[in-house]
Amino acid sequence: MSRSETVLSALAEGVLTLTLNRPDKLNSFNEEMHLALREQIRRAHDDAAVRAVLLTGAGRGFCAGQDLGDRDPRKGGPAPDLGHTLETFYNPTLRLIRNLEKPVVCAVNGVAAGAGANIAFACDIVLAAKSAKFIQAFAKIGLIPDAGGTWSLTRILGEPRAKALALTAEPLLAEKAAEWGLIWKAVEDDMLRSEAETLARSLAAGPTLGLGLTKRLIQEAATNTLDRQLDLERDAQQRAGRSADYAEGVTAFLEKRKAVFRGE
Ligand code: T3D
Repeated sequence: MSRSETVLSALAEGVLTLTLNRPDKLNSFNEEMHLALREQIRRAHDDAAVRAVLLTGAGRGFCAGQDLGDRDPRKGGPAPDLGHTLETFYNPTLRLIRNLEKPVVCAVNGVAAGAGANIAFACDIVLAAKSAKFIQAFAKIGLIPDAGGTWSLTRILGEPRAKALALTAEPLLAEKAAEWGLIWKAVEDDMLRSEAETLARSLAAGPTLGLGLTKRLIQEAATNTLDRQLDLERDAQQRAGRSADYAEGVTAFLEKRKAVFRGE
């Protein structure tokens, strides 16, 4: 499989749909898939035609984290430097998703394990099929939750639930994940794709600058004081208020019609 085949991409109606595509390995990450995903998220940064991203998986799984076939100790040689692989492969992707000032919708179509679960949690709005589950599989192989897992689980769930999930590697079903606020919602399996596409299309038709600034401010809120956040809101609103989309939104309201945002 060539690099580009490991992540399928399609751009339509402003939505860049990215499909992790190593279904026989439950879309676990090898180096090719890392590089392909990173390339596509960079494209989302650079291409003004992309106004939202939809991330999903091919086949019955979303993503099973690291391809453990590439870490087989039976092949001999020195232990791998996993700090290096995180820094080289996982961390840049996590940062790109979080720093992308466009909405990223994640449609978790099946099991999300290890870094696969935590990449989903880094996305902005996560929908999951009711049959999907999230597994902090790391404890089963002697690792710690990476790809931002210790950060996102703790922030979203608090220590008690974060620790229990991480220390036991117990699967968390999609409906429970939604109940706990870890994802936006769990939907019927056969509705996942259409719901996620409808959501992504509506975000792509939204005021892209305002949505991007909103994403950034919410992400920064957790580490800011209220005073600092009020300053950031002032500055961001100043920018948003100068956008063509703001003028269009207010005009459309006054003319009692639907706004047509151009992402400008
Ligand atoms: O290494 C670094 O760079 C550090 C970074 C680490 C990040 C990480 O993500 S570490 C965590 C790695 N992931 C795991 O430990 C999860 C391993 N997989 C599983 O525990 C199970 O497969 C699942 C719970 C996810 C699903 O179970 P199930 O019963 O639905 O499916 P299965 O039969 O186990 O898997 C189906 C196939 O996918 C199977 O291949 P086969 O036997 O049909 O040829 C299985 O080997 C393959 N597969 C699943 N996960 C992985 C995988 N192959 C390679 N790597 C995987 N992670």
